[in-house]
This record gives sequence, structure tokens and C-alpha cells, in this order.
Amino acid sequence: MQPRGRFITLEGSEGVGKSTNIEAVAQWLSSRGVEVVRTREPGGTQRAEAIRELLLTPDSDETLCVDAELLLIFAARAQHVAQKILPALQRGAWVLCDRFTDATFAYQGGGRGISSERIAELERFVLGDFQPDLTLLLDMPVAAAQQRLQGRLAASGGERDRFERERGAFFEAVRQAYLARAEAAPGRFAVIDAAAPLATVQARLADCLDQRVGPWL
Ligand code: Z5A
Repeated sequence: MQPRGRFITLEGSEGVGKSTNIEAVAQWLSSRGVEVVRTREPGGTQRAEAIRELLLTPDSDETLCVDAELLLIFAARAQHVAQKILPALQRGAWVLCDRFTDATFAYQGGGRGISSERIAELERFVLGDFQPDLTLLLDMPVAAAQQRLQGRLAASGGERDRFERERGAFFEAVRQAYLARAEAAPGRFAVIDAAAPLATVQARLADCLDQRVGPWL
């Protein structure tokens, strides 16, 4: 059966404000009568969240090799899509997901250097032609996003996860890979300049939703 709800993803390098803004997007949709299921990757179901834990725990005695990282991400995604995303879409809910396969092309492709062809093979194997209907890419310079992340970690007393320990060059490669994907698929992506104060970013998001999602309602 064809999914009936819409699938919207939020993407961007670390610290650009995905977690902060996903709530605003959910409210925009709910206020228009849409049932919204919010979720995230890696994770979203109990078993996929267990895989997330493996992926985010910093390396100690044993380094997680890049192929194992890639396969774990797709294993979590297969579980998440089968158990949560497709059932929600099929009953007519809209799914709003913090990261999806574009993150794999950006992090494991741009950041880790795995070829796009290899990632695309796994994408076909796990997802067939299933894709988001709309991807909101929050974009800003890496140094400023890192400062935001630093501020959040200082306020929460939290520790950097395995990805957050990477260097600036890694995140620059991630950012460029995201921008290249957005340029290659302008019909699916909307790029939002996320460097401005929060109220401005949220106004930009609302404008974008009016234009891109409004016609679907
Ligand atoms: N990963 C992968 O490698 N491959 C994959 O396929 C997938 C994921 C799916 C976990 O993701 C990691 O998994 C991720 C990539 C990898 N690691 N990294 N890096 P995650 O989404 O859970 O983790 P994250 O990217 O690190 O998210 P984050 O740190 O939570 O960042 P964020 O959600 O984009 O930002 P935020 O927490 O909403 O905002 C950061 C701070 O800035 C916070 O204090 C806010 O209050 C503040 N903020 C937000 N917006 C503004 C504005 N406009 N002005 C000022 N301050 C702001």
C-alpha cells in the first residue's frame, strides 16, 4: 500500500539547531490539524536506540571501524522504518524525523570518506525507493555551530559523544556533503540559513513550510 502521510526530515551538521527547531515544525503541522509522529535517527525504536548507544559511545579500548559504523546505521534504519515510520505513514500520520539517510551521505560519506556508490547500494537494499518528501537542511558555518554546541555542553555538563569528538575539518566535509546533496535535489531539499537568532530562523522555517508544505494540506 502507498504511504498516505508525508515524511519530513531535518538535517544539518552538529549544533545547527535541529533539536531546537523540530518542535517548531511539529507545532506548525499540528496547528493545521496534522497528526505528527516525531522521531530521530539513529534510533526511534527500542532496538534502534540500543544501536544508537553503540554508535555514540566514545571509543575506548576498541575503535568502531567505519564499515561497522555504516552497517549499524543502516541496521537501525531498517528497524526504524519497518517498525515506526512506515506504519505511521500508512495510517495517515506525518512523520518528522531528526536526521535520515542524507546524514549517512554527509557523515559516513563526506566525513568518513566512504564512497557515495557504496552508501547508495545499502540505501537501495534497505529502503528501495523510499525517500523523504521534504528535507529541511539547517545550514551555518561550522565554527559558529561548534560554539553553540559548546554552550549547550557547558550549560548541561554533558560530555561530547563519539561524533562530537571529531575535528572541524570533519564537520566542514559533512557540511559540504549536505550542501552538495541539496544542490543535486532542489525539489526535495529546502536550505535554511540557521546562523541567525532563533526567532529569525523559526520565521524562515515557517515561511518555508507555508510555501512547500502548505499546498499539501
Ligand atoms: N549520524 C551519522 O553519522 N550518520 C547517520 O546516518 C545519522 C546520524 C542518522 C547523533 O545525531 C549523531 O549521529 C550525529 C551524526 C550521527 N552526530 N553528530 N555530530 P544527533 O542529531 O543526535 O546529534 P547532533 O547533531 O550532535 O545534534 P545536536 O548536538 O543535538 O545538535 P542540534 O540538534 O543541531 O542543535 P541543538 O541542540 O538544537 O542546538 C545547539 C545549541 O544551540 C543549543 O544550546 C540551542 O539552544 C542553541 N541554539 C539553537 N538554535 C539557535 C539559534 N538560532 N541561535 C542561538 N542559539 C541557538
